[in-house]
Amino acid sequence: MKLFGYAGAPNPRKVEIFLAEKAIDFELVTVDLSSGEHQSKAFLQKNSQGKIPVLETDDGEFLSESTAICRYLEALQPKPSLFGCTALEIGHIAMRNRHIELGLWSQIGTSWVNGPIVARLGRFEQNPLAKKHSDLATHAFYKRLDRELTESAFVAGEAFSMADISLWVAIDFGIRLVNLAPAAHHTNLMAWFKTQSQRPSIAPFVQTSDLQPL
Ligand SMILES: N[C@@H](CCC(=O)N[C@@H](CS)C(=O)NCC(=O)O)C(=O)O
Repeated sequence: MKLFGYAGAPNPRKVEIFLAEKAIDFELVTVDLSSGEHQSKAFLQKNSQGKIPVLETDDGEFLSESTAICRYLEALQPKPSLFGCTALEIGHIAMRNRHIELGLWSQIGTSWVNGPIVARLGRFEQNPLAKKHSDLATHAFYKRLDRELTESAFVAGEAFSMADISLWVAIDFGIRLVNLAPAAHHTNLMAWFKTQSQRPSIAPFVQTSDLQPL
């Protein structure tokens, strides 16, 4: 199978980590976001939304949306389970993953599109007030996670799951590109982040040996 992505882009990174956890071989195909390749006619035939990641299955089908792609991969190869096995585990992981998508990814995304890197591209009109609110919402979410991680080593239940992948990639993106690192006093959250950074599926994506908050 082929994964269409772009170096450093966070949503494809979720799928790359998921594939590594499952030990599934794939070919990584670069879609050059900087030149607008994701808006080309050829790419829009793969994903009409013009976004990466896109997975091309061995049957030549195209799937987009990082979580949907991971659901497909889980169905294809159930072990090790990353979306849960029992009814309660499945519900719990889906719930936590959705909390992270709505409560963190959407906020970091708002700060990103209204932040300095995207501003330099000149493609979007910046809204500094939206960024101010999403920065605050991100830190409030970090605070809640820090409290929740006193009781558990993982984001959802007793084992590593899709929710951990989703959270790790969001925080990594926040640190690397959005100036939204968790505060130094969020020690549980940072300890969780450092521990997950050492997983074989994640370690190749750690670009800095110093994981201290910025
Ligand atoms: N909800 C989608 C988001 C996909 C997304 O926004 N991908 C980014 C890269 S991380 C992208 O393609 N950006 C290009 C653009 O929006 O123009 C997912 O989970 O896959």
